[in-house]
Amino acid sequence: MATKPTSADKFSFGLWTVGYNGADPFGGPTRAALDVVHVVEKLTELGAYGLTFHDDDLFAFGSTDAERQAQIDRLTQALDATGLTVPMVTTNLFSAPVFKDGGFTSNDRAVRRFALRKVIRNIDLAAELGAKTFVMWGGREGAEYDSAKDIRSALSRYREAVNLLGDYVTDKGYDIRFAIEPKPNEPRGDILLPTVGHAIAFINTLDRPELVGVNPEVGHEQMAGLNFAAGIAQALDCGKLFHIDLNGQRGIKYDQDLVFGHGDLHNAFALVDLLENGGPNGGPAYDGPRHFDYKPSRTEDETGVWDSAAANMRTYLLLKERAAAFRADPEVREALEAARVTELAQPTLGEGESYDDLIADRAAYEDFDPGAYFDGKGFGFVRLQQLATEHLMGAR
Ligand code: ASC
Ligand code: MN
Ligand code: MN
Ligand code: MN
Repeated sequence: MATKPTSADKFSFGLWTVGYNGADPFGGPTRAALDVVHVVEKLTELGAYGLTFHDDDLFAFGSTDAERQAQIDRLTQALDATGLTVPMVTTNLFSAPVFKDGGFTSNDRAVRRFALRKVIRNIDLAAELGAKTFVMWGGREGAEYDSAKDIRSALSRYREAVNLLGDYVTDKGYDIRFAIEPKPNEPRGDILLPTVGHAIAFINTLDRPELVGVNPEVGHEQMAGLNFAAGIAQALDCGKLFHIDLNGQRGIKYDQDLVFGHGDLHNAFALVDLLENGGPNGGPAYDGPRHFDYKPSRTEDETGVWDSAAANMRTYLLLKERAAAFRADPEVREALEAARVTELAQPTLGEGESYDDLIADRAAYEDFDPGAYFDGKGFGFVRLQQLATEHLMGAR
């Protein structure tokens, strides 16, 4: 299988990812800023199909209308020249001082109204560029102090904002869906909608839930100690995986935004298998962009930036190849059967069976021997995981 990315692979990158200049809370930039036209050209050359951005990545916060338009025109020309697309756009409601207590959920009502206007303006731009997904990462929507934020009011204001934006795209006839991106903390001490599960529960309270899904990020779930592939499986189960942010994270610590696979490689393998093949028992896979939201480490020069961008795509394609080999291996198939992984796809009740039938079934209870499970047959999950490990290592 080819490990040279093509546009059919649907790899996309945030302008803020390769454009990251190395600044962190303890030190300033270690690299020069990259111009958007250069980024479009380089990503095209590397085999990506899409570029995404926050409004403020393309034109600085506070730009005049003319400055904003000049940057949009430069981007559009570069897209026309290269064929790169803009599948997703998002809004920066976290960097400017005005958003220090959040955007949609700031305690300050004037800030909330300003945030909505900033987003509406950016939705118009997203529609103009043909983006189909509009991501909302509420990085500043949260608090450090329990006394400082009425969480129930904040959730009401979040809901009010997303409902209004849903009305807006519907009335405008835009072909755009929203994707909420959960994160447990950083930059706030605690962020609202901290995990995929919280976000999906919130989405079900909206006026137009069908317009809103999630944009889970590998590292964000792993910062909370959660299993990312399992969270993605649940998002797929309820039809809410509208977009995905791929990267790497090593355990519960600050948001590392490492290259995809440069963290929990086993879970990355399971994730790619799930996205590409729908998991061991099949089911709808994911056909949206494979979007990388990573940061080239501040130790790297510009060569390192492009090497790391290429590494994200190459690792994804290698894992895709490894997952296919795993699925095709007869020993793996036999181990999946032995571990009853396939049996889980079988409904627990028979066709048309009622609870009365179940209660009447003596084999299910009276004649069933739970004691036989002590020292009885094991599931063989460890053998299966070792087979996965060996495929992952290219040893099979
Ligand atoms: C996003 C997004 C994030 C943040 C972060 C900004 O739009 O998906 O995770 O912004 O990358 O630095
Ligand atoms: Mn991150
Ligand atoms: Mn992200
Ligand atoms: Mn991020």
